[in-house]
Amino acid sequence: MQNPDIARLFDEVADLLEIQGANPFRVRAYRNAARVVRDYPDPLDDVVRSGERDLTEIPGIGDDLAEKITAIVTTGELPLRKELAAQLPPGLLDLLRIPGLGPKRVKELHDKLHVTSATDLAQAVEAGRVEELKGFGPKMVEKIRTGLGQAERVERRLLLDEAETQATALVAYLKAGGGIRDLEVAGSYRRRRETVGDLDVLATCADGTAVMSRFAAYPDVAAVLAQGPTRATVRLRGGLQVDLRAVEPDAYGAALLYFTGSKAHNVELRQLAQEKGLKLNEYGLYRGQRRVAAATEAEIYRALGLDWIPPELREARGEIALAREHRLPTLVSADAIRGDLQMHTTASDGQATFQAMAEAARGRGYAYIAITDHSKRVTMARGLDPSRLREQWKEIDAWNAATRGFTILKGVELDVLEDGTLDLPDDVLAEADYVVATMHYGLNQSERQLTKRLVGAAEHPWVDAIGHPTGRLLGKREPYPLDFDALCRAAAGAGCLLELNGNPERMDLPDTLAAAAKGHGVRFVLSTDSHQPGHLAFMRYAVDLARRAGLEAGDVLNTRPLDEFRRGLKRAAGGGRRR
Ligand code: DGT
Ligand code: CA
Ligand code: CA
Ligand code: ZN
Repeated sequence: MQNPDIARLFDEVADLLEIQGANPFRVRAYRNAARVVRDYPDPLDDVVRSGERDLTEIPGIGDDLAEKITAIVTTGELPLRKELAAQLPPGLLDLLRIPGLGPKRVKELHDKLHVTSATDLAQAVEAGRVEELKGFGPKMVEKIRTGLGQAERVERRLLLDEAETQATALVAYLKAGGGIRDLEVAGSYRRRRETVGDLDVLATCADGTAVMSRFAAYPDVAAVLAQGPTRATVRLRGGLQVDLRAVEPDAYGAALLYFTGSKAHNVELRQLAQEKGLKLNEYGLYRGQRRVAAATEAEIYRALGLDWIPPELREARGEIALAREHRLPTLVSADAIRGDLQMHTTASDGQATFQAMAEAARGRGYAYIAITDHSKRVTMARGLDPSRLREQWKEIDAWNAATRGFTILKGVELDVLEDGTLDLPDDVLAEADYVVATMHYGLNQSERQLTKRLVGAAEHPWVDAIGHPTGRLLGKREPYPLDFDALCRAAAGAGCLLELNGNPERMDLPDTLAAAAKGHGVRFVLSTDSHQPGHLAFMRYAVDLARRAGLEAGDVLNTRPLDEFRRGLKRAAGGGRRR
């Protein structure tokens, strides 16, 4: 059982308790449990089963939680969850997947309108009854209406990091069984899309039947949907569907190419093949009956007159023309990243000290980080006012003075307020090494006002970057309306960076917008928005985004050594003096 599966059970208990109107402290305890489990870097299943470590040695896990985790790992279920779920209509939990609907609103819908399913809800919306409830304005009802249409689609896609946890464990299991030569997860996972519908796994092996049997016997399998000698499909606990195909070694490249997709990329490739009098399918590239290429992707692309195209670019967005002209970008890679430029500490809503974050970042091989706790407006996260911020900066100065080979930049995640003003005065911002501006409030304002706020921030002399620029939360919140071209023009003109936030829930900027921003001449910074040391690994996903947007190392300022990074910031050009 993977950590996300365990965490989901705790989250469901919290949801169920909240729908039943239970004590908020009890609800919060389960939410915290889910977070601790989700954030733990190693499989807790292994920790429990190996018995080498006591669960309670893990920060955030006490006796009670340890007992529950052990129960889940050994029985696959949490008795309390089952008990609570039995007390409520089964369709009610599905409603939580609709964007905008949390447990509180679901409770209201259930208590007042006796809604017990998505169908009930759709009827109540159309009859105009939802609008009359407290806490449901016309905007919310509109959102629910859209959400009802999307719910099917949203609920079946997994965030990339969760798919990665599942894929990594499954691949390790299959390989441990032996008899497999090549093994790769293709599909949207290999293209590093921010959400994944299902996993498409390819293998070459001597004995397909044996590999399929081992696959079907994987302990995380909830149901075997199909099983034959060369192909099997299963559904894992947590709902993710996985296809495994055994393919011939001499056609492995053709299968990998086909099942990596995207569909649109495949269609363009097949057309190109036809124009050359060839035929391309999952078994190879053919001239008449003769197979001209099949063993590797590279030889198939070559036979089509193309350079090999990195999977992240295979979306039919012009990559085939670039490959023909040998003009594909040299995509930025994870090992080119030298620092992480957004993270939080215990001073605001993070879970570790800045010292611990710095040591962890150094351990990853970075040369620098920026500590960017929230500014004061974000009271929920204990945002910092000027005096607390200066206190932290003094401690950072002392740490830097005592440390060689690594530098902490004194930063802040600065709120851009509803009226467009900034949450901290200029003299404080001028003292910082790095300021990333973001919006957390008033997000339902008009496109015009939201654009004005971000453009103003981008042009402000002491704002170095705009953080999570669209505000989207995958599966939970759509991007706010924004004239993105206007923001890009302002950012490019002023030398303000746009952030690619690798937090798996955000993945913000989206790849297509990042590509558009590059077209405007914008430069980028990659960051993780870490709230604890384990989150620093999210840089991987920021790099995925950057690669899908076609960015090269030169487009990303934090691929530069510290002195160059600092010289590349807007504030290095003189900040306030320029105005
Ligand atoms: P997903 O699973 O929704 O996140 O997205 P993909 O891209 O993994 O799509 P999936 O799982 O339906 O199919 C995997 C790949 O197989 C897809 O990227 C391209 C290839 N493929 C599947 N069906 C077709 C098809 O009808 N035509 C073509 N040309 N390729 C297909
Ligand atoms: Ca797929
Ligand atoms: Ca598939
Ligand atoms: Zn935060």
